[in-house]
Amino acid sequence: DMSNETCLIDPVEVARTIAGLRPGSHKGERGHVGIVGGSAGTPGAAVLAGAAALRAGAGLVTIATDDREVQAQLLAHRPELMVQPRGAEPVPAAKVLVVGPGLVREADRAGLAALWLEDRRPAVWDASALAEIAVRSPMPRVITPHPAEAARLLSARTGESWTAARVQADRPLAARSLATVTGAVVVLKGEGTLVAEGARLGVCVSGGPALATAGSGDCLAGVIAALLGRGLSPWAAATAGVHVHGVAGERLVVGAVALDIADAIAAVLAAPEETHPR
Ligand code: NPW
Ligand code: AMP
Ligand code: MG
Repeated sequence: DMSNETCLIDPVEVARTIAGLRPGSHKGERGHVGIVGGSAGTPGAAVLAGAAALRAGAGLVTIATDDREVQAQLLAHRPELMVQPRGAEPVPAAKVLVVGPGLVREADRAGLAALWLEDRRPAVWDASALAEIAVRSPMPRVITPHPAEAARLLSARTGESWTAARVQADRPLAARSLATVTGAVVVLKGEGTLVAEGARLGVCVSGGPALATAGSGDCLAGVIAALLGRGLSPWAAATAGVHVHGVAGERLVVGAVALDIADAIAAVLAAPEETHPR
């Protein structure tokens, strides 16, 4: 339904969606997530996205990077993760991709414009990769900008001058405009995260200040990708993903770190009905 409507993301509906996920009798059935992320200096962003994807039920997670330092860091912090060189088609065995967490160096973003255009797999585009989106995509995509990233993308794609403050002044307009110019399901992060698909808008009712910590958004990208990998539509994965990430934040104290958010996701998915709509 692409009607011009705004709704709260209903915790009961999210719980029903999660309950309907097939458990998967072997790890391949639970979805293989590929992550194009991590640079020297920011390998952690890829670890966090990967850890969160695993906690959200991905059966396998592979990070695609050519950086030796990143490879070593990944395996030291999460031995469950796998690593491959990036190649022209990152992680060919993966069913879904996360693109962007920690790709801070320009050299690491080479080839991303072509990936946006040509890769047919469902994917979550986040963080540094958002700067490489130059056209509408017909592929199943979720983008997860925070207000500053949203402003940069809107400025680049509309020719207007957008700032984070302008995004915050009319978040529904910013989210819908991004959906129009990118063709993606848009997750506009920040307190009261919005999910936009066409003119349709969902408002996240969960979350809290414990989420305002380095790497929190990288975890969210991994959660949404894992849900895409378990067969949910971009809209269902994005709305359920922001809700469970928010509930994980509610269950944590300020001072928790992003790996704690990732690790809390499994318990939230196991008992999604214990959520607290405001
Ligand atoms: P300010 O300070 O308020 O003026 P960037 P990034 C603004 C990776 N990471 N409302 C805010 O502006 C990521 O994956 C790696 C309003 C802030 O200065 C990326 O690849 C980590 N404004 C890369 O680093 C952990 C808001 O945006 C500016 C806002 C850069 O990502 C950290 C920062 O935005 C990180 O995840 C809000 N709600 N939220 C690791 N351990 O490896 C943000 N802003 O310049 O895009 O930088 O988000 O840190
Ligand atoms: P990023 O800036 O990419 O690390 O993303 C930060 C994540 O934390 C997003 O999912 C935000 O929606 C969430 N977040 C940050 N601060 C808050 C807050 N005060 N209330 C609710 N969610 C927040
Ligand atoms: Mg981020």
